[in-house]
Amino acid sequence: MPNSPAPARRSVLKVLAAAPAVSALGGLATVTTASAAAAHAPARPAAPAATAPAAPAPAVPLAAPGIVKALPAAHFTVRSTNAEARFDGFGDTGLLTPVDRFFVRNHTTTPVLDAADWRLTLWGDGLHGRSPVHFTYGQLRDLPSVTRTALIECAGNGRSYYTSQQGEPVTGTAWTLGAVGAARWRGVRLADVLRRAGIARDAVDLLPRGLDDPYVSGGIDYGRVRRPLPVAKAFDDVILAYEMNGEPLPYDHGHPVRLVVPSWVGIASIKWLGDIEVSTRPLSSPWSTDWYRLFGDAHPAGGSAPISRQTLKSGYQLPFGATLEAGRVHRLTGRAWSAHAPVRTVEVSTDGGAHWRRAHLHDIPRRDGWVRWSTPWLPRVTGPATLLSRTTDAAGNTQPERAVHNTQGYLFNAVVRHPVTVA
Ligand SMILES: Nc1nc2c(c(=O)[nH]1)N[C@H]1C(S)=C(S)[C@@H](COP(=O)(O)O)O[C@H]1N2
Ligand SMILES: [Mo]
Repeated sequence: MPNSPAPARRSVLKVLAAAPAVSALGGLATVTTASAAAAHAPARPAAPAATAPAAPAPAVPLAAPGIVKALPAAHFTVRSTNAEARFDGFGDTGLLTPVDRFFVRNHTTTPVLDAADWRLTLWGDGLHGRSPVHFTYGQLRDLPSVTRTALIECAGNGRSYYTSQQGEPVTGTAWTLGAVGAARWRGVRLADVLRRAGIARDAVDLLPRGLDDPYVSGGIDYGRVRRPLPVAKAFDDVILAYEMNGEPLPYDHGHPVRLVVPSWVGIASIKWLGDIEVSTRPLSSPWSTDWYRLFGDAHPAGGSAPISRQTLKSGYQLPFGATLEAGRVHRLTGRAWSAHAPVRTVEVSTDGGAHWRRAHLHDIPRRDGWVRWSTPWLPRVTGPATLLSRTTDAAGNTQPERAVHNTQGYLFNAVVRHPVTVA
């Protein structure tokens, strides 16, 4: 790895973020400090009591990962160091996903960083001056801000359906549909920061890197989470976000500053951003060579090019295996989204795909957003049934019956078969 400036000092509270009891405390208590950054700091966990904290309440997963916020089982499924949001329960959320319902994908643990100590460093041969340029949190806040709504969705969202629907093995976190959320992000255009830092005309690639711990897996240290970002995308619509849904960026979502890379796979949106290499040559990292390529029989030997744009999906806001009463009308609801273009239609089938009809859309379809939809259903026959939904976007993309397999289970886009029981 090339030499690079030291990361910002971390708060000693980091140890709290790694402690198993933190999820039980997160959100229940806050501490106040006199620091200038306090006004911009999200609620932080209380200092632990001298004695061991009481056993977590039943609603809190016992094997809590290094996530600061509370993860009640009603809203999250913990998967290793990650927390999947309960998509089946999104029916009571609006177009924006509240922070306390937003999935967390952490390679390691959430570092609890203090905005007052934080600074962003840009460095590399793609800067005119060739020497590193720094921005403090205050300097970023003083730049013109932009606010925009965007989804963040993990490249592996829906991965488990490769196995459960298609019988194909995949590696990685077994997400269902809940590794996605929509938020209103406020921050600074990355383009503005790059211009101020003196980006050279021949710069082609950036390598934004997080301040979380290096990622170690199978005995290999892959270094800090980092992923090349082409300069063209950086200048298009990427923001350095410091607010999420009108609040300071929460610890788990990248406090104090993260990238938001609209319509691209979630890994592009580096959290806890510490530095950005700016280069006149193409850059790479394990997150663009070992992962986030499509490997397998349907793809080029050695893998596809690194994946960038997300795909399209839809789903019912209903638990798998839900029981619905026969002989009365149910209002089935769901969401649909596409990273290519606004959603155009959602079709639904309540008989395993034999008949399809249009669902009613409740939102104006927009790029980088999702739409809520509903359909009435009067089931008459008791027994098992399969609900399907299929979205088509304004660019003509439609969810296929099968997704093209890749060994790491990225970009699942097929129609999800949703089992229910009519009783
Ligand atoms: N520094 C850092 N950035 C990161 C990650 C990480 O582990 N460390 N995970 C990435 C992945 S794989 C995803 S899907 C998104 C998840 O963002 P969220 O946790 O705010 O939902 O963050 C991305 N940014
Ligand atoms: Mo991800």
